[in-house]
Amino acid sequence: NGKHVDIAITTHGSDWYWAVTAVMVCATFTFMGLAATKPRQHRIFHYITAAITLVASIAYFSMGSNLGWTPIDVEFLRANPKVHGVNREIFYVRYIDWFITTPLLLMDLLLTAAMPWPTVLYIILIDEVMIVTGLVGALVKSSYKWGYFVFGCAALAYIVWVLVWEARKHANSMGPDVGKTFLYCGSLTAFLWILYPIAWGLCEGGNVIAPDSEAVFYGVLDLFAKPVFGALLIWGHRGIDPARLGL
Ligand code: RET
Repeated sequence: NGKHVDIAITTHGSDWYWAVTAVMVCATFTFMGLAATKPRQHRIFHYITAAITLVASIAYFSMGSNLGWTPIDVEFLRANPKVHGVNREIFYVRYIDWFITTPLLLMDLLLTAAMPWPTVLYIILIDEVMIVTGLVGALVKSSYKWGYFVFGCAALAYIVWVLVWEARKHANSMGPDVGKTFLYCGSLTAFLWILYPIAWGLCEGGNVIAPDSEAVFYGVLDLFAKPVFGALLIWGHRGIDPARLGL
C-alpha cells in the first residue's frame, strides 16, 4: 500500500531476507560438517568460517522478522518524496553482525597469509573503527554523518592496502598453494568490501534507494563475502597443513 512506500518503512519481513537466512544456515552446517571430517588440528579455518555464517544467520533471521532496525530522520530525502520520507528504516543489526564477522573474515585471510599476530590485531582494531563509524554515521540525523563515513573509508583504504600488498607478498612467500588461496580470497574480499561503502552511501547515507533495494544490494554482497568466500577459502586450504602457517 502506497502509504508504506511513501515513508519507506516496510511493515513485514521480506522473503529475500529469509532466503539469505536459509543460505547462511545451510553454509554453517556445511562448514561444521566439513570440520568434523578433519582432525582437530586442521579445523581452525572451518571454525572461523562457520562462526561467520552462524552470526550472519542470526542477523538475517532478525531482519527477516523485521527486527533490528530503528527509524532515523533523514534530511536528504526531499528530492524524491516517493522513495524518500521523513524516516528511513536503519538496520543497526547489520553492524552488530559486521562487528563480529568482519574481524573473523580478516582472521581467515591474515592467518592464511601467516601474518604476525600484532599485524592481525592492529588490522582488526582498524576494522572495528570502520564498522563503528559506519554505525554512528547511519544513526546521525544531519550531514555530519558524512564525516563518520570519511573516517570509515580511510580505515577501509588501510585494510585494503595491507591485504593487496603486505599480506599478499607474505602469503606468496609461504608457498604457491598458500599464495594462490590468498590471491583468490583476498581479491574477492578487496573487491567486495569496496562496494559496501557505495551501498552505504546509497542507503543509510544518501537515502537514494529504498530499503527493499538495500536488502538486495547488501544481501548479494553478504552472500559473496561470507558463504562464497568461505567455500573458496576452505577449498583452498584442503592441502595446506595449518602447522605450516604457525597455527
Ligand atoms: C561502512 C560505512 C562507513 C565506511 C565504510 C563501510 C564499510 C563496510 C564494510 C563492510 C563489510 C562487511 C562484510 C560483511 C560480511 O558479510 C561501515 C559501510 C568503508 C567493508 C564483509
